[in-house]
Amino acid sequence: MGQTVTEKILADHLVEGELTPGEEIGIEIDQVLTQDTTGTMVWLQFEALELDEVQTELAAQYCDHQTYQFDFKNTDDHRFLRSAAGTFGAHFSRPGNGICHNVHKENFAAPGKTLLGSDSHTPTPGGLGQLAIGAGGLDIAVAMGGGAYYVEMPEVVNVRLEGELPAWSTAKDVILEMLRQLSVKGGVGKVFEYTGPGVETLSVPERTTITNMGTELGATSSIFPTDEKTKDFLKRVGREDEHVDLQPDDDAEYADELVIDLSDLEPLIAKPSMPDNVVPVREVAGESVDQVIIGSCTNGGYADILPAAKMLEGREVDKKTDLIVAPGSKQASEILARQGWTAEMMAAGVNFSEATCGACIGIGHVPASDSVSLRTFNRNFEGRSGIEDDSVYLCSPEVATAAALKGEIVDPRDLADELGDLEDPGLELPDQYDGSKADLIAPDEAVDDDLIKGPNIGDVPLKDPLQSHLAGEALLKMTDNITTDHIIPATSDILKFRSNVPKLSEFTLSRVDESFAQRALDADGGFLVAGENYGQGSSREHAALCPMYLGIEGVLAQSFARIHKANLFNFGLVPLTIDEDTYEKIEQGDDVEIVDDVGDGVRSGQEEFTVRVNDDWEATAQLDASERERKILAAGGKLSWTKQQYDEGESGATPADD
Ligand code: MIC
Ligand code: SF4
Repeated sequence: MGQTVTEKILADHLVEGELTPGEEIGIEIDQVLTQDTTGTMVWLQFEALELDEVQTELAAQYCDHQTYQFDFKNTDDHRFLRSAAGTFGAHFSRPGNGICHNVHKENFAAPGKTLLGSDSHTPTPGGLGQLAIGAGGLDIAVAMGGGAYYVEMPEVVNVRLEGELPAWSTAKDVILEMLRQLSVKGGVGKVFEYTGPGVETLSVPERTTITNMGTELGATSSIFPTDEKTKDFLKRVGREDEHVDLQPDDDAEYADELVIDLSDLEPLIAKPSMPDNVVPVREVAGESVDQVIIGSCTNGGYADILPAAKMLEGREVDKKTDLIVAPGSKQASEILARQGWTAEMMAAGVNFSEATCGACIGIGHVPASDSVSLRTFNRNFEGRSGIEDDSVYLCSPEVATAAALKGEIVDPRDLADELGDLEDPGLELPDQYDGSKADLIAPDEAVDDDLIKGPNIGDVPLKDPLQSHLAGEALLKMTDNITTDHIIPATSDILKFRSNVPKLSEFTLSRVDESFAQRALDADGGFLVAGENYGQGSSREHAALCPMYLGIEGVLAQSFARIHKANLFNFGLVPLTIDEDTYEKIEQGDDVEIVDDVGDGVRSGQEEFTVRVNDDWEATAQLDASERERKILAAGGKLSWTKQQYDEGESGATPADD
């Protein structure tokens, strides 16, 4: 039987298991990436595992999320990360050099290779044929130590692209259309593989906009085949020799197929406050706009900003609307500046920012109260912009720029009719991505050879092995689609404590219930209850680590997001799936007890556990876990389990050897 592109890359990297959907597989990782807000834990864990050198072909540490360094704690984190990269052998990208996904795409992403990253948008270079997956930090630390990465073999879905995008429709509209059709949980357990005649009409930056935001579908990854467009992009970034031909076999079999005719797409927009709340722009036209931001790992590249610059040339931003441009990489910024476009944008009224994630997680450019913000980003979860009750819309750079010019939401086709001389700017790439490399420090140029820890950098907490008897209060009952931004927000006031778990824990679930952390500590243990898709969004392992620190033993949810579920195992919290009736019946404050011996059950492969509530009624909960996940859970988490492996004398053993 023929293979899909995904299967080809996985088969090439397989160290354990079979490529059967739903079965756990272990794969070898070629490249890893980590960023500043997840990276400190990654390196502390790497240190705790007593590993001394990066074993993957390449590791890159980026400083991109909190580059403004509002607090010395952020600057200390960045210094620690530089010292860790130097000590253990990773590339280091300085604060301000750009967002990890953009800088990685321009400098390291390579077709046919595997990439694991401690950021949920790691699948971005799927647009040039790399199989890239987001994971929790501990999985990155282990992979960097040479261990395999374990993941459930996804179903590979064929997204067949027909036709060609019409004027003013963009790659962002392709992925918004997918979100409209499939919802934020439509991709769980899947890889979206793009095929069909429409593929060759899209450049690599357009493809990476689509693969980047495949994360919002909950997908394990998204990938395009390689072709002349891939070769062309690699040539422009000076890495033509890294091209590999990757096409699905003619008789490749896909689990499912979705057809998108690019010619039918019109400008779309995701309304507040979920990326799948998608409608045609015309449906919300006329809404007054206070702020517009062009940037992020989805639409912050040269190819995204240039169309905006062309639309702005010789025009002015509406007086009541602020337009901020935050490039995804300093390289894009440098090229635009050398070509004179930055000056054009400034003259039109643009506030030009450094290359950073920043506003995407509420760090800078927080919208005014009761205001509307249009962003070219990928997430608009409520409150993520830094203010509760925000009103954030997601759209393409063209739709964003049109709104900045008019001061209200407008379909760019209608604005073009109105203005008469506004043309679709189309897409153009620089001949060469030839920005300076001054901010990228290679391992052989390292400035430090020892770890530098400031006072805010704590230890990684460990959990005791799983107990036999689990009982406690249902401390919080939550709805569907709870995001990791609800569990541990990423705004600057909280983000600065990412390296200090005791302090960070104080903010756990504060966006759902301010009293939660204290109540959890007082109760000395207990459970969380949630609806569908619990833990969607970011890869931040702090969303499991902090509840663990507060004594939470398990989560009862109708379903879990992939990365978060893996993080719960990694930190020894039991993820149990309950049905809708149980979810409806259970109340916050109820006494919950797992009747079975949990320790024994987890070890022996038991799948069903009886949950007794208030000594009054019982329900069944499922534990869907691989043998490896069960061992991790029983040991009290992946760090303890991996250490145990080493202590048991398996010298040189990596988790892949188990
Ligand atoms: C995000 O977009 O939510 C983040 C901030 O990039 C996170 C990583 C983090 O929480 O540090 C992600 O996507 O994984
Ligand atoms: Fe940064 Fe936003 Fe992309 Fe996350 S989604 S990596 S915060 S730009």
